[in-house]
Amino acid sequence: MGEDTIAAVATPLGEGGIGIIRLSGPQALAIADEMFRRKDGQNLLAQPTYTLRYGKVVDPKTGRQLDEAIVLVMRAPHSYTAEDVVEIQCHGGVVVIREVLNLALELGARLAEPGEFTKRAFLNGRLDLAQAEAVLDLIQAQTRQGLEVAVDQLEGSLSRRIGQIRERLYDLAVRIEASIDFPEDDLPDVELAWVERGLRDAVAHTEELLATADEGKILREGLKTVITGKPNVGKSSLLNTLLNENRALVTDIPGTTRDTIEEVVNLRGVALRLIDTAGIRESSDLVERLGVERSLQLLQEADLVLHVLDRSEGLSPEDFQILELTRDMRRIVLVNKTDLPPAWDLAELGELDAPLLEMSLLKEPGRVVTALSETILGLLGERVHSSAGSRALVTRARHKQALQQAKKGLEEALNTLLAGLPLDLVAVDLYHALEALGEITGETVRENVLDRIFAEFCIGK
Ligand SMILES: Nc1nc2c(ncn2[C@@H]2O[C@H](COP(=O)(O)OP(=O)(O)OP(=O)(O)O)[C@@H](O)[C@H]2O)c(=O)[nH]1
Ligand SMILES: [Mg+2]
Repeated sequence: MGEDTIAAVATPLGEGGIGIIRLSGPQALAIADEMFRRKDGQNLLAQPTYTLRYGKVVDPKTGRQLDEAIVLVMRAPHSYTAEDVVEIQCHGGVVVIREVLNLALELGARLAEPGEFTKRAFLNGRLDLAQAEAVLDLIQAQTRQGLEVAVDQLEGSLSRRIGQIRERLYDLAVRIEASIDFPEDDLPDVELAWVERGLRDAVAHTEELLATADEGKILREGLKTVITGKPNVGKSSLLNTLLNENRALVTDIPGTTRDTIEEVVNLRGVALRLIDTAGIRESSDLVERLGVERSLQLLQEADLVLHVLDRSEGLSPEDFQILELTRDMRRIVLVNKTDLPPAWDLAELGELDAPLLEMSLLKEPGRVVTALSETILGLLGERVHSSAGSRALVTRARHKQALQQAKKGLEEALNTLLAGLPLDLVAVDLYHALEALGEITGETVRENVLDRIFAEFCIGK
């Protein structure tokens, strides 16, 4: 349990119907009681859990009323943090909310750090770490599918799978330990075969989870989609067409886009994080050159590349340079400006193992959107946009790395076993795997990792 009582604004700061100040910790009720006068004159300390009361927020030193409010009491351990929690629901104005929060701080609460409420929920055992992370995913979900995955993870879909694998490994570890402690009780062959099978199963289950990582990442973060090509081919026109608004500047001057522009479009449940970049070419202009560097950098991080070519201007070395750079990436080649007389032949591109669309953004934007959407969904495969169901999906790089670690440990354990080496060496590898798996749900996680995870949250969550 946290020693101190934390407070924060739990709603977005701005004008709204209501704004909520949340308190959590041993003094939550006492602090709230000092600043709140119930209409019925009753004491807040006696208020039953899960009840609301109407009254006024009053500064006890001056007697000045700050607002009228409703107070919700949730007593430990049945609250979000598993501590005593009080929510003060005020009118949603920036100044009101700040004043009420300040009053709570003056009366002894400490301003919460980002994610501290959720961190307390984790530390108090109400959520495991994968579930706590799912809270953030849920808040940040961009599409319904992304939301579904987050809800499943919050419900424990991933944690249960990890738990099953760990349990089986613990059984193996216990048996191995026993034979180490009592050497005369050497493991008979049947049991060695049992350990081997256990390890092989665990490897297979770890691999199964790892196989979902690509899809999981796309559903959680969206698909980082970089629009690239040489200058003036129609990259910004493509962004605008897909967004259906004039977001990026479009001119006939090559080198128009300097800085990158990022916008999200929802493609039947997959969030495309579209990034328009500066056209790639050698340039003597410093600003443009920086833009080009940035484009190349982004290209490396892309989950999907949309490479635009201009049908009405001859191909140039930049076009081939980009084709080469994106060779092994998930990519689509768009040959634009087909409304103008063609200046080159498609055969000049050589063999491309990428879908190619010929089109005119100017004359047939609707067709471009349909054809491109179909092609992208085709590239992702059926599984990404069919409902995620309640399968366990690996959505975070952190989880993926831990699983890779676990798999490595398991494979080493297996090799050690098969090489006929002493069982305590097998146990060492096995414990590495268990520890890696425990990092996902938080049993074995280190403090600095925790800090990094919760720093991603907003204050008040
Ligand atoms: N004829 C024709 N012109 C087009 C088409 N698509 C885009 N354009 C024109 O091509 C010019 C360049 O378009 P942009 O979208 O700014 O090209 P860009 O690739 O973003 O260019 P930079 O930002 O300079 O790299 C503009 O004048 C567009 O109107 C098309 O399908 N047909
Ligand atoms: Mg542009």
